[in-house]
Amino acid sequence: MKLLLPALLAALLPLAASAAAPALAGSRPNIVFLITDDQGYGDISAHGNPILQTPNLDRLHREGVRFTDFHVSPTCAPTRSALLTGRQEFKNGITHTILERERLAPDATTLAEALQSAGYRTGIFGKWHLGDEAAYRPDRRGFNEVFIHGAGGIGQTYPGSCGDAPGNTYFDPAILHNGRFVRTKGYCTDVFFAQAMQWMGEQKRGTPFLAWLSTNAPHGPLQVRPEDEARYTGKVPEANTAKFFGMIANIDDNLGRLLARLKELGIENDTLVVFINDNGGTGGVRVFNAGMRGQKGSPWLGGTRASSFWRWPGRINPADVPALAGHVDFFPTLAELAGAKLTDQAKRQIEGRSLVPLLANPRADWPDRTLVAHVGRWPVGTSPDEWKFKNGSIRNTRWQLVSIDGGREPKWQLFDLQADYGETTDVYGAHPDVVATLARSYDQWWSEARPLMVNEGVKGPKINPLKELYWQQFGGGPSADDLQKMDPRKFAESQSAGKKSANKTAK
Ligand SMILES: [Ca+2]
Repeated sequence: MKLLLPALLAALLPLAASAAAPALAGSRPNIVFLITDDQGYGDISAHGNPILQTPNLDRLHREGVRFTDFHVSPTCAPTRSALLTGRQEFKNGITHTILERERLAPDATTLAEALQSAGYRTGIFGKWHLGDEAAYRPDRRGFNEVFIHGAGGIGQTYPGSCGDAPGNTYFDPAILHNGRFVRTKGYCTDVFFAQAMQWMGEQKRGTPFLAWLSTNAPHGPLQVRPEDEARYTGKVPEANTAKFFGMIANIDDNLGRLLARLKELGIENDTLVVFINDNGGTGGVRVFNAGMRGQKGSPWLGGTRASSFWRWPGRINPADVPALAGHVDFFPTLAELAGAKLTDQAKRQIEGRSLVPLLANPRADWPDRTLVAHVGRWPVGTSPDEWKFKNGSIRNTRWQLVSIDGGREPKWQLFDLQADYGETTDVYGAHPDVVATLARSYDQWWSEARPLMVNEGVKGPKINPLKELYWQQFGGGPSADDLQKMDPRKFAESQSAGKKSANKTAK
C-alpha cells in the first residue's frame, strides 16, 4: 500500500489539475496588477540578487505561479500597450516611448474595456504612458477611476503630447485625478499605493475590480527618499545603484502594506495579485542580471525577460511554469478569469493565449510558439522599413534569432537557448533550417505590423496637453525652458548633439 499510494496519487494528479482549469475560468477575482518601471528581472532577491532585499515581492514569488520564461518589450510604453491589447506593440502603433509614437491606436480594444463589459470596476494609479491627449487618456480607454501622472515619468517634457504637469518631481507631485489635478503630499510611490488601497476599500463587495497600479519608480531621475537610499549606501559599487535599490525597497514596503490591506478588507482570498516588470534591467544590471545578455532597450533576453508572479491564495498553487509566455498573454488570461465576452474585433486583435490552463496545471499542454522583440525608436522622418532588422529578434522555446546591426536586410545571429540562455555563442551557420523558419515568421510579423504603425510621421500639439490642463486649472504658462523642451527642432538638435558626444566618448 505504501508503494501504491504515491503511484495512485501521481496518476490522479493530472486529472485533478485539468479539472481546476474550468474552475478558474469565469471565477471573477478582484485583480490587483502591479507593474514597476525599469526594475529588471534580476532586481529581486528571490531571483538571486546578492544585495537587494525584496521580501514582499519574494512572498508573491513564493506563494503564486512564477512564469520563468516570460517576455515583455524592450521598453516602457510598448509593453503596456501589449498588456492592454493582447497584441505586439507595433500593431498598436507604438514604435517609441515619445514623439507621438507612444500613443495607443484609437481603434484598439483594451483589457480594461473588456473587464468593464464583464461588470468590473476599473482603476489606474500611477503611470499610463499610452497618450496624454484627452482622447487617449485612460478614462476613454476603459478605466472608471483615473489617478495618473503624464508622459513616461513624473516631471518629463518632450515635444508633442508626451509631457507631465509643469514643475513636477517625485515628491508631492500634481496628479491628474478624474480630469482635475490634485496636489498630493508625499513620495510618488507612497501616494499611488495609498490611493489604490483607498479605492479598493471603497469598492462594493460582490462587484469585482481591476486595480492597475503602475509605479514610475525606479525609473530615473533617481529621486529617492533619503531613508530608502541609506538602506543601500556603501553596499553597492555606485551611489546611483543605492538610490535605485532604495526606490525598489520602497515599492516592496508598499506591496507589503497592500497585501496586509487586502487581508484587513477580508478580500485576500478573492483577489489575484499579479506582478510584472515592464522591460529589461537598468540601474541594477551591474550588480546582478541573472546571467543574461543585454538590458532595457535591447532585443536580447536581458532586454525582455520579466518577472511574472500570479498569487491567488487557495486558488492558484505555487509553482514554476517554464512555458514560453509573454505580455500578449495577459489580456486573454484576465478576460477568461473575468468571464468577459469578447467582441469579434477583440478576438481578431488578440494574438496572445490564455495562461489559465497553466495557472491550473503548470504542466498543461503548451504548443511551441514564436515571440518577437524589436526596440523601435528609429529617428523621426525615416522609413520604418530601413530599421526592420535593427535591434530585432524572434524566438521560440529553444532558439533565438537576433539582428542587432541590420537595416533593410538582416544580420542574423542564432542562439540555442536550451544550452546557452546567456546568448554567448552564435550558431547561425550550423542550423540553416531553424534560421529560415524563424526568419520567415519575422517577415510575416513585419508585414502584418507595418500597415498598423499609425503614429509614424504624426505631428503633435505645440504644448503638452497635461501642462495646458494644469495651467487652465491653476494659472500660469510655459517657461522659456518648457518651450525649448517642447520644440521639436531643438529636441532633434539636442538628440544629435548627444549622439555625437556619446560617439566621441565611445572612441
Ligand atoms: Ca520602463
